[in-house]
Amino acid sequence: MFALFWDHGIIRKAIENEKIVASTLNIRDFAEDRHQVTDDRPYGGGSGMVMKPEPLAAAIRAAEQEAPSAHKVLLTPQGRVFNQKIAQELASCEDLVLVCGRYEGVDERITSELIDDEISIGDYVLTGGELAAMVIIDSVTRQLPGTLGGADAAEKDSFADDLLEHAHYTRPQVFEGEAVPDILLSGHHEEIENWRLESALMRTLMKRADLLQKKDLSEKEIKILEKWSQNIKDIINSHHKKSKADT
Ligand code: 4F9
Repeated sequence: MFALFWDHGIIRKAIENEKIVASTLNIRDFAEDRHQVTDDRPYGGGSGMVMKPEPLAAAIRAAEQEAPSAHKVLLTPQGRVFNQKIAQELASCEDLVLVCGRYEGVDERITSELIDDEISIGDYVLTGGELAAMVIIDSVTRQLPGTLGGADAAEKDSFADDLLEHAHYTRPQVFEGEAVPDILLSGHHEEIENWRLESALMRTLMKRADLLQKKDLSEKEIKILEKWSQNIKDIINSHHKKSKADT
């Protein structure tokens, strides 16, 4: 699964430019038996299989040989739910070992003795932790300086400040009858920045009010929200006046 992942896009460039060093270990290669078995039936019975501890421990220790101070993360639905803040936290680690389980889960003694951190990418079950690891590698890599096109692209990211991105437009100026907002063609940088902040706030309110709820609002942002609030009150007021006049 990882061969294609390492060989594509920003991740590939980050490896080529030595912004990251990446490798994969196959837990199967650490199984001692002839059939390279990595799973076994659960103690206590029941359906599903459990990752055997010995090959998993050997694989984790082999990874630690290469990165002795690595932060060791197990990808599991039981983990803390991944977000941009955790991506930044992981980006500050010198080395990461990402452990991908299969089957119903890993033997609890692996989690308790060899794992530093458990991370989930969302409340759903996958067939294994590999896709979750790729999600984490992707978002952590793009946090690192010099991995994205624009110099400060990661700082300006959606979520870095609990706001969704403002609306984006490119050519043509009119597409299927819909025009780009005039302000974006005006060349007034300050007004364009104000428009973008208002657009970002509006989209966050409409699509992710939960983000706005917990956000630290700036003076400027509060001003914009107050302006909307006043606009809405004015609309409701004039509606009340009209209905009174009608009766
Ligand atoms: C890992 C699901 C991280 C969500 C690992 C089965 C997983 C997962 N986030 N599902 N193995």
